[in-house]
Amino acid sequence: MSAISSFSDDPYSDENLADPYPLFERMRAAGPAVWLERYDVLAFTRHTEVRDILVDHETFINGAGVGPKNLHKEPAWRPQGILESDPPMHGPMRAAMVDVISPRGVRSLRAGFQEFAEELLDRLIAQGEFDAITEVAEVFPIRAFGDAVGIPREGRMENLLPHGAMNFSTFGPEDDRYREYFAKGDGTRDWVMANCARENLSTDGLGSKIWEHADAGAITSDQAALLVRALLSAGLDTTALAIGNTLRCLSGSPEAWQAVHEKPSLMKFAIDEALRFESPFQSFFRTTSRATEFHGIQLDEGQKVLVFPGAANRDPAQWGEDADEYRMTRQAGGHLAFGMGIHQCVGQPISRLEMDVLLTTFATRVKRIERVGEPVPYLHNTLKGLSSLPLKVIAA
Ligand code: OVM
Repeated sequence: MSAISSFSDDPYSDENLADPYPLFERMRAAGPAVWLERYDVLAFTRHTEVRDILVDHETFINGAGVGPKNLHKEPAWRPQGILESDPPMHGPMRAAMVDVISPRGVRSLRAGFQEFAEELLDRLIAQGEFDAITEVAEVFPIRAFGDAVGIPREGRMENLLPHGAMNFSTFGPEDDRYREYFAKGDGTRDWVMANCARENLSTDGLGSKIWEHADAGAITSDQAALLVRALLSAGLDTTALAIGNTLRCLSGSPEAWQAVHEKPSLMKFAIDEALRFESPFQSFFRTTSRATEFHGIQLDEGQKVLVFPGAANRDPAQWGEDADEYRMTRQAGGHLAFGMGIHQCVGQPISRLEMDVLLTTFATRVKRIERVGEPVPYLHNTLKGLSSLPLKVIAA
């Protein structure tokens, strides 16, 4: 068994959150795991180990929470839903979500997404210059996904993104930044939970379809509400960041934009490579259910481990020596931006449909794209992307 390197670095400092990749490189090089002194936790950054943790949900459980707090020992800050549950409880909830969000189930959403994408592009082209984060990446999922779930339009802007940012904060340490996102999210939980109730959901949306599984007796009413909450917690910030990250990658290179403009079917690959290159969801915790030896490391029962898919997605052992380059033609399949295993993002088909429709429309209608200001990083303990990306576009 090899000695584990100890790091005094703080992955949650402003500097490392804005650019975590040099630290990730040192962590990957130091061994299959490193000890983070500041947080008293083992951290995993290599692709092989991160993947092996994610697929072994019996050893690395979610039921004790996916943040640093052990929910088997401390009370949860809110009722535990699908994410923070293990089999057998997890199974029926996952099955309901899979049924509602199957690729077939979401196909009917395309027309509505397309209509809004065209409307948005009309507006952006008329403006010429805009912020690709606040005026594109954020507004699209709020409108498209909000309509798909079947919640009222009123109140979405003020509640959905701050609510998600607050929730995702709990996957990292309880520091000043965490407290800042909790302060900004104050009150949003009540709005979100109210809209998870059956009577407040439209009759034809994904939310209502989840409730049908409660009618059928497959899940409880409490679980139905928690599943709608999961949709509204996990699906907005992440998709918005992914759209912004893709536009950042593509606006950095005139050749890349020309390629997707001439052949918009390439956008799928551009999106996947952006998900790999800059994962909107960077890290979370698991908890061991038993003592085990894992890649030569002795783990105790009930031990928290910190997992960095965002680092695994830059591992040269998986992606080659140019792992730190954005390369649209790369085979980015196998990236861990949506996770892996039984907790792999169940909303993926919708998120992908949103990104595909919006960005393909963008690439079709816009001939040239230019940066007219510096991208501003969005600093968050768990999420990664931009808070501003000023762009100028020239219509086709
Ligand atoms: C939830 C939930 C589920 C999945 C992911 C997530 C914030 C939240 O149950 O609210 O991320």
